Amino acid sequence: MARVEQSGFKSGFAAISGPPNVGKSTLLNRILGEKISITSEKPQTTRNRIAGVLHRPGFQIVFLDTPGIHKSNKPFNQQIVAVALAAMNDVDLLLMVADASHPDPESEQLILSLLRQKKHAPVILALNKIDRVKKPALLKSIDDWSRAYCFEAIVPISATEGTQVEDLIAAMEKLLPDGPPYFPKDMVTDMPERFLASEMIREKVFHLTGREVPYSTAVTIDSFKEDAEKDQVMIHATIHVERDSQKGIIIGRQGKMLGAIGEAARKDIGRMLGARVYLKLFVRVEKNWSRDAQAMRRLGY
Ligand SMILES: Nc1nc2c(ncn2[C@@H]2O[C@H](COP(=O)(O)OP(=O)(O)O)[C@@H](O)[C@H]2O)c(=O)[nH]1
Ligand SMILES: [Mg+2]
Repeated sequence: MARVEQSGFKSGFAAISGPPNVGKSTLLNRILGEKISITSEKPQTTRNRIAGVLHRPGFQIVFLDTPGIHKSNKPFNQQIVAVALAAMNDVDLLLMVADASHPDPESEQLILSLLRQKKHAPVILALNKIDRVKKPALLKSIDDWSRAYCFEAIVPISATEGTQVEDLIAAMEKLLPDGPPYFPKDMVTDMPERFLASEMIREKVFHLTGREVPYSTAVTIDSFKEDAEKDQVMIHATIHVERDSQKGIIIGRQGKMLGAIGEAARKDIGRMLGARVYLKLFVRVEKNWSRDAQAMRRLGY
């Protein structure tokens, strides 16, 4: 018998790609109306491929948030860029994000050359952070981008303010192939809660500590115990760093920094889980883990 298709329904996978720090994760959270991908003002916050599902009447888009594509000689950075490049294959749609207020020519050229070389799905460009640019500069930027590559559409947006994000979704909907919903309605991400919790802790390290420490940080969840009756969750997690000096920074004077990281993470995780969260954090030195393939795998990369 012929396969029964839900008539008229559209669905597809869309990879969000672009240079580091342009607002890819912020945009994904905005589109979904939920925080599933961590963000920060520092580049290279996102390390894994994170999927989020947008459910709308008549269509469904599965987004893959990816690390920023950039040139690097460090093995760890090359590994996360490989994650981003792999996500560009096998999708129905590419959503490229660029920062309208702060061009990054080297990364942009790298991505454009990839787009020109490889066979891939149609590309929509979201020009983000328009809350920071004046109209004439924006128009010039749209003009430059439209010359650089034949995008299906160029949509200026502000992910933080939500400006024109609906127009962006409409432009994507037009390019979706016919297909069934891939995920059930209540599913917003394919990432387990444990992973999201570890990411929220890592995000607080990004937000609260200085320049060097965040890049040397990995977070693992050691135990995650739910007590459904009491609506509470007990989490033990370890923050791994590469040097003793970084351990000192994370703990802070009289444990103040670790306390602040824990308190901010506890609130976010509680909001995500809709439960009261008890969070206990440990700090451990794992010498040079980001240069050691085996240690990287152990820490989830
Ligand atoms: N002004 C402004 N800042 C933004 C906008 N979107 C993202 N940002 C900021 O840009 C930084 C990087 O965002 P993030 O989503 O982590 O970028 P990613 O590396 O591309 O995933 C964060 O500090 C965001 O708050 C926007 O539309 N306007
Ligand atoms: Mg990101």
